[in-house]
Amino acid sequence: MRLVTFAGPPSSGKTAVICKTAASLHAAQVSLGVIKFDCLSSSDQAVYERHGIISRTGFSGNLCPDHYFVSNIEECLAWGHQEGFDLLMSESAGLCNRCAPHVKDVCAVCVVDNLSGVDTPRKIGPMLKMADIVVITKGDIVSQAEREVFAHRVRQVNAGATIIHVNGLTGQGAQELGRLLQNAPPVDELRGKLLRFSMPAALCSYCLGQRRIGADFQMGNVRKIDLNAKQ
Ligand SMILES: Nc1nc2c(ncn2[C@@H]2O[C@H](COP(=O)(O)OP(=O)(O)OP(=O)(O)O)[C@@H](O)[C@H]2O)c(=O)[nH]1
Ligand SMILES: [Zn+2]
Ligand SMILES: [Zn+2]
Repeated sequence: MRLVTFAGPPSSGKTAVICKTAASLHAAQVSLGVIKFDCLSSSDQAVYERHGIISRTGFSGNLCPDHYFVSNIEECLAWGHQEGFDLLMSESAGLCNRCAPHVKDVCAVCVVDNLSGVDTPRKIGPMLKMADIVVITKGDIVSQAEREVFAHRVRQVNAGATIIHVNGLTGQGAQELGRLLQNAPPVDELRGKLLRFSMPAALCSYCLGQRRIGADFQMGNVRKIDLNAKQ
């Protein structure tokens, strides 16, 4: 079975792109499933069902969704094998710009949208920087010049990725993405594989549920802003 991790900022078009890509893969007799990782709620499961895509959803609650992803992806892979899929895709919320679900030797896709602004590629961090394939959506809403500038900014952050433009509404470009995913490396086992990027340690009192403000309540990994530093 092939495994692909999809990440990208909220509402960038991950689900739309996966649905359109799944349609072209279904037409090519590829059986597939999707696991959605989110924090608190998501309506993606219903969208996948409407598109005839078998999916499962996991909520990380008060954990970083990417940390939750890495603690659960082995079980998800086992589920995919059990279902007999040719391809398993994970969709992660992409809320934590410091972390990324991308694993070494597992095909990694980042979905970004043209509308998010030209500075966005620099802000996204490892989920864009470490991706093999960058999908740019919502090209229908911006001009050719804006599309080119945005793609250039993506290229500055990730020089090696394959960049493809996919329209999440019409599906234009999804067939090409489907072809790339069919060539993703097969993954039989995840045990021992490495994340492409180490997740930052964020163990402070607030991670553990503290709500009170004040130095007395701040323990563990605390960092202070230097307001006198020249910026
Ligand atoms: N115009 C336009 N709209 C798009 C395109 N792709 C996605 N959308 C719309 O953007 C919105 C968000 O798309 P989703 O696919 O739900 O985005 P997502 O990244 O899966 O969102 P979350 O899972 O909630 O983070 C929806 O209303 C889509 O219809 C596109 O290429 N063009
Ligand atoms: Zn989604
Ligand atoms: Zn995180």
